Amino acid sequence: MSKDERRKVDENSKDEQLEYYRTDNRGKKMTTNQGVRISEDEHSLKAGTRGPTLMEDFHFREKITHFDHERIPERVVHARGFGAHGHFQVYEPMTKYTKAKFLQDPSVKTPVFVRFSTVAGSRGSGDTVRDVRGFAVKFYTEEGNYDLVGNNIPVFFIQDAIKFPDLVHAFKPEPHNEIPQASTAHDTFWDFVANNQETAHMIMWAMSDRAIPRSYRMMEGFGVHTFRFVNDKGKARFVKFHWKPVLGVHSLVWDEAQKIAGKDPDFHRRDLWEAIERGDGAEYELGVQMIDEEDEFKFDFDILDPTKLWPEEMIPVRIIGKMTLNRNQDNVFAETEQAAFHPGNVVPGIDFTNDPLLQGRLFSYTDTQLIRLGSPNFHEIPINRPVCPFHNNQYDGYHRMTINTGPVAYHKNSLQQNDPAPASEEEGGYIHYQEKVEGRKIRRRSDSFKDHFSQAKLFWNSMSPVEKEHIVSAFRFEVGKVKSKDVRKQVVEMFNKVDRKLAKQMAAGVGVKPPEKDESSKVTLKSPALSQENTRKSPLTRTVAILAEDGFNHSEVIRVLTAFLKAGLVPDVISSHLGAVRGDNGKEIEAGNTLQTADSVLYDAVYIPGGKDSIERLKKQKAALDFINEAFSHFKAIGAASEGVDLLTSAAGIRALSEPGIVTAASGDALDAFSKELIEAVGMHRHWERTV
Ligand code: HDE
Repeated sequence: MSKDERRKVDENSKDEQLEYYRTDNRGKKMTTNQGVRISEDEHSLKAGTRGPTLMEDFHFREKITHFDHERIPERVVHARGFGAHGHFQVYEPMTKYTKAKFLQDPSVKTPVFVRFSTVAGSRGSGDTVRDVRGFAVKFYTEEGNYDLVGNNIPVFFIQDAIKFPDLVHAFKPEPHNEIPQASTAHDTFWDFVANNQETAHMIMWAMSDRAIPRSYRMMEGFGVHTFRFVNDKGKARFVKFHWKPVLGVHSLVWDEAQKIAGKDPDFHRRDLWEAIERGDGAEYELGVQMIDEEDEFKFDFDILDPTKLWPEEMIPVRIIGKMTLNRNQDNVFAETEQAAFHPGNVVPGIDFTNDPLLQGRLFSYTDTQLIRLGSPNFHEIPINRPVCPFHNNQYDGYHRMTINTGPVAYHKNSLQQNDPAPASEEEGGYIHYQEKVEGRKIRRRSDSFKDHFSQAKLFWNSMSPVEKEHIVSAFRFEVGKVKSKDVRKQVVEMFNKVDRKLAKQMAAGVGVKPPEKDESSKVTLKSPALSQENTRKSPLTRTVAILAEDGFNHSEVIRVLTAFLKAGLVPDVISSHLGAVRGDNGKEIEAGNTLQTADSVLYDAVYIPGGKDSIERLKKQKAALDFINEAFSHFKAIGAASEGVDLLTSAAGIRALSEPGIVTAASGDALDAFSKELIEAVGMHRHWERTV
């Protein structure tokens, strides 16, 4: 079977392709890039041991020149990102709705590469900043690459792509002093918001817990725009794409997110990397919302407006397949950094709509890759190559890899019988959906895009009391950092059009008078699907810090640890030193971290085992008490057994014992029930009802 005949793609096809480019230096002799073996790599060639370096040292010149050119421009937005490989499988044939091949056969595993990112920060910025997260998926299908380049928030700041440079200039560090990094808490961003009120809905999301996810594995993804599904009969439907994480949607608390940015700026990439290395990976179900073409105008929002979502209770999300991320990349530069996504990379059966934001994106992505990757041949870089063959008359350019043979590089021709030849629809040729379009050339937005506050209010209405509290605090933090009182006032006035109570609470924190008039949106509708309170909960892959010093109750720890592992938790023993920690029976356990290297904010929960000596030792360490106290104030599950209870109350006070998510056991007999209850408490993610 020739390369070209191999149309059937399976899970391993991308891996096989990448294998061709993979290289392992172990056991190899060092050479120059020309393949000449190098005899020495520590001293440049000099005229005498104390003499000048010689120009003829080709090895030195080549090594330094390559190094000088190692960096490429970072992405203008979404610069900080991290990727992983995996596959996608559809649950049932979607033939009725789309002819896309990768959505037909449940037995086909389509390879994928996913890149998660933050938007505002530079490539070296922290993972846990308050920001939208990019969620870009490249499906290597047998009909070509399909990119679903989405975010973890279902709407966007603006309605027309022509405003994107303004938005980005406003949220990036201010140009005169390049401050602040990876943060929207500054004057220009909020000035933009107040003066471009189409941002209202997205800002509600960005101030919510959605903008500080616990893990890439615990956030939703959205295609944001309305796309089209087209079936083999040419019938089209509007469609929106959703990714639903199997572990549910969970977030950090703001104080924790800020601290993690210092303690472990790689928190999210490490979490994903380690989960995959452990074999846990990450799973997301793909959902679609569909609207028939005939129903385009049946809603009180314009379905092409990217600042609007389609409430799930109104248009249900149909779950159609699952994506599993299960292989870490080999090299971050070669894969994550060189990956080039494009919302215009579609396959037959998936088409565009007139969403003006989407239309603008269709131009921007190729353009940006040209400067970033330096050549129109970036599709030949291994991570970007489709797994199916590609042929056309595009030749030459920087770094061309393909060696085209023969003299013909044009269409039409007779010398080569018109090859490569266009494919008919039956042969898989992409036919654009023949939407009828007419209108005057005009620089204006449709009136149906003018309502900026109804869905901002819908979002607010749908939040639980705790989520509302978090939103108010986020506004107070972000707007509180704005120096211009006038801008702060404008922002408060703007959100008075969403909800008066919100505006009043915000005003109280940011030093401006609350607006006199109640201009709240009158929308009373709620969408329970928008609240993280209603998400799936699970103890799987949750990290638990076990605080232990010499003298800990060994048999207790082994019993609890066994239960933890069985339930899929990820325990880590933390002590004052690395290596062996000796239990009360002389048996040892290995500490994975110390109170210096670890921190409460890096774990989901804490378990304090008994053992008189261990507890006495821990009590003397401020770091141990702070650890527990902080976990308590971040609403995390804490378990303490026998003498461990004493340490818990020393850290968090006696009243902690009656707070939710605190699990204690007095004696060894109750350990099984203790473990069970603690695992359940960890699985709840956080115990918001706790008084802290
Ligand atoms: Fe992007 N966006 N974007 N964007 N976007 C880029 O392309 C752009 C928008 C998204 O992991 C850039 O390769 C315009 C919405 C993701 O490599 C650039 C507009 C959504 C990523 C670009 C938008 C996204 C990008 C920068 C307004 C969610 C990272 C580097 C119309 C649906 C992809 C690059 C990756 C990256 C342009 C708005 C998602 C400049 C003009 C809406 C996930 O081309």
